[in-house]
Amino acid sequence: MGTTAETWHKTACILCAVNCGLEVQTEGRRIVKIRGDEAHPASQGYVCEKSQRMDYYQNGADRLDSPMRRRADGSYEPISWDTAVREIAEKFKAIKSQYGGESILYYGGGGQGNHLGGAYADGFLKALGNQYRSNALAQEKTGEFWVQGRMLGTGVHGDYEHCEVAVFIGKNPWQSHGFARARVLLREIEKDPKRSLIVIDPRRSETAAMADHHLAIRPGTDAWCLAALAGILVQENLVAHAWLEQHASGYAEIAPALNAIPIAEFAATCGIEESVLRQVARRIAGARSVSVYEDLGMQMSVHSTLGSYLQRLLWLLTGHYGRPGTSNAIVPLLSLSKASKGETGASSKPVKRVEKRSPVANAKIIIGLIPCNVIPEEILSDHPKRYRAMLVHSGNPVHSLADSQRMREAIRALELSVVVDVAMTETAREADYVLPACSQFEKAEATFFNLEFPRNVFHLRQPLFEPLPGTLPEAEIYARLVEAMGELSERDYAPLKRALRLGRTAFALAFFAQVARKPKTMKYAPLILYRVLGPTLPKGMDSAAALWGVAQLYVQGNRRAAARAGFGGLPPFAGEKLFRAILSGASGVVYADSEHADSWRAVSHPDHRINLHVPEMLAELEKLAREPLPQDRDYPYVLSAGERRSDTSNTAVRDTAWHRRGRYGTLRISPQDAAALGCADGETLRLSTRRASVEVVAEVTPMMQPGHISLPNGQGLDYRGSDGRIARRGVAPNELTDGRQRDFLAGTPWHKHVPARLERIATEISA
Ligand SMILES: Nc1nc2c(c(=O)[nH]1)N[C@H]1C(S)=C(S)[C@@H](COP(=O)(O)OP(=O)(O)OC[C@H]3O[C@@H](n4cnc5c(=O)[nH]c(N)nc54)[C@H](O)[C@@H]3O)O[C@H]1N2
Ligand SMILES: Nc1nc2c(c(=O)[nH]1)N[C@H]1C(S)=C(S)[C@@H](COP(=O)(O)OP(=O)(O)OC[C@H]3O[C@@H](n4cnc5c(=O)[nH]c(N)nc54)[C@H](O)[C@@H]3O)O[C@H]1N2
Ligand code: SF4
Ligand SMILES: [Mo]
Repeated sequence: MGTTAETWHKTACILCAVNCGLEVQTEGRRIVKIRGDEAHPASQGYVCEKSQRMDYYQNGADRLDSPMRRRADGSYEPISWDTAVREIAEKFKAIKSQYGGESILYYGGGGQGNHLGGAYADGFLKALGNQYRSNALAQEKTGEFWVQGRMLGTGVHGDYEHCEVAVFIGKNPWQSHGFARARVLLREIEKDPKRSLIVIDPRRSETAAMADHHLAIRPGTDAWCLAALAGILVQENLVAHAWLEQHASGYAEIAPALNAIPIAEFAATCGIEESVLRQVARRIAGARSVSVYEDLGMQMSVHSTLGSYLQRLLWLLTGHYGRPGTSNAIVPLLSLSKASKGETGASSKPVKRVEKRSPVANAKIIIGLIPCNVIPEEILSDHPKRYRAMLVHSGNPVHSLADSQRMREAIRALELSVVVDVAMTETAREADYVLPACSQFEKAEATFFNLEFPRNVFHLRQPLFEPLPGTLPEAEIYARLVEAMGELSERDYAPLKRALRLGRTAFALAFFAQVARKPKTMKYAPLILYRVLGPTLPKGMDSAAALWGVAQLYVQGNRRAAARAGFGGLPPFAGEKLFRAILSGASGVVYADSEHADSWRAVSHPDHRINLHVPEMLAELEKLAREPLPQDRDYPYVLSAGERRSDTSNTAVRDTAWHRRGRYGTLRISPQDAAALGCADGETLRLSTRRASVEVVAEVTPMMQPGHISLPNGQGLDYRGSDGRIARRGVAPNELTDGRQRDFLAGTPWHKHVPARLERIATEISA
């Protein structure tokens, strides 16, 4: 801001959870030059090619610049902020008094790089008495979180920099990353003859192509493959008994089930030779260190929660935890699972949940989230407890969640729907009100996806631009809404403002005294901090105010890791020191410095022992020998709907012009299947599922095995270009998916396992 074109400004890439540090040059409101930031403690200058596309997000033609209200005919009219805030506050209030706060559903909270806004949304949700939430984690990670809670009770992350053996299950880090400097680390493992890369993926992904062992299983058979591997460990006596004796409980209870696994039969089911499985199990057992990453290929397929359990057995039975090169407990600045439960910002008191299950579908609530897949069922019902209203914040459920058609219908059936976004998304097009947020480069922003060990990094980005006229930062939007509801006013701020004039120590004392006196100070802490502290922060940084509270809570809850990182001492001073470091650390701050012993302290079971025995999972394991993989005769292909490619980033970038080379949005298909269909590379095919039928361009590639086809994620968006016309390129994957196809426990979708059919269309061949 206010600098010459040559100045390099620090920021970060927002296209995946890694959020690599960037240095950029700007011209007017454009980002024109981009390079990696060498000073960023985690990414160290690394970037992938997607980082170069930041301006397509910042200057997308369908960015919003005014609050919008839906007319009866489905078109939108711009309205003023005052009108929007007044009407939205009134309508939510009316719904709350008629049906209770439990009738209001919240979806979202942030994308890959913007989590500060969610802390402020939390205040508004508390004012509404909101009880039910969901976000993208509840369509991928909730099964894993549930298993992790039962086994370890802490979040963990692998050490791919130092592990001797890296295992990727349904994960293609070459394209999707998931840890810092992924391509560099993958190459290092590939080159080192003493280290091994094991990939479980039906497809020869870029990562699989580098692997020492690529287990190209039949789609959807991870559970059989992993059960066989765990069975071999026990049956060949490769288990680290002494280690388990010292660190784990429950082995005796699970050993009989693992001993009973019919290895040859399971090997045949997953399509991998038994001898290869034995070799891989021995490699894992014999390694000095192993780190395992599971992702969507398994999490969005059949038996996903069981798979999360079985893969953990592989490294726990062999003693790979709490050492260099293995998984370790990460120390979050703010736990996303706590945040999902409504424990954001400086408020440590969880909101009391009325029930642990969703009101209509009776679905399990994990980390405070209802499964994404049940949202339409919760709305499209005549159940008295159905949801009547929804607030969507930085999420695009119509495009991203299973069964777009039903999601659209559900949103239209609500009495009130409000979307807070930067762009006119597929979801915004169905909402009663759309509120324009300023972009992630127009306010202070940050991610809470902090997954480094031992030195964990938090990066507060400073804005590159003034807000686009007509837009507001989320903190301001939610503060206005809560004030319009009459929940907060100058009376709550004034005493704290007076204390702050004497300095932040006086402020801290006044703040904690007010918390003790007035419980709502805690309830609305992020918004109060924004109103009181925000205006005193450097220009454009007012949205960072809630981090003062986050920093205070963090140093209290994680004294050791904080002190080692230089933030020790009495809490208000240590918290203040960390807050200052965050504000001024343009390339990010190491806020936690952990030791491997901390990974054991973090195991939250009696005596810090890992628990191997999860009865629900043993019951599922038992079914594998009896129940074959579901198959649909009329839809013989397995479609993986949502592959990560070089030109996908969920829906953060909507303008397809960011795609530079090669074809866009193709359906990948094996040469064998193409030959059987008589279809040429580049030919347009009809792809049908039980939900929909679309046209796709075939890309014939040996990456795919026969019977398996794959479409990219985040494409087929309705993008309104600068000429005002809406263009759609590629296929919106969730037009094809079915919300009822989901995990028995976590309700996570089977997007990677959609039964499909392919037909040739006459003889047309597209270029
Ligand atoms: N370029 C890019 N990177 C991204 C994103 C993006 O949109 N674009 N999104 C980010 C997000 S939100 C996430 S969650 C991650 C996801 O990251 P990943 O999970 O790595 O991404 P996917 O390509 O969806 O799925 C990974 C692999 O699963 C395989 N697969 C399909 N079916 C099966 C199966 O039955 N079993 C097994 N074992 N594998 C199977 C696919 O062939 C694919 O190679 O990526 C993040 N990074
Ligand atoms: N079939 C199928 N479906 C999938 C997947 C798949 O593999 N297959 N992958 C799934 C996965 S893993 C994920 S994580 C989800 C992601 O799906 P969503 O949770 O819907 O996430 P995004 O598409 O990234 O949506 C983020 C939204 O935030 C908006 N936004 C960007 N910046 C800001 C900001 O500063 N403020 C506000 N308020 N909004 C902003 C963007 O415009 C966008 O609409 O998609 C899922 N959907
Ligand atoms: S997409 Fe992910 S890995 Fe690539 S530059 Fe951006 S943050 Fe880094
Ligand atoms: Mo995701």
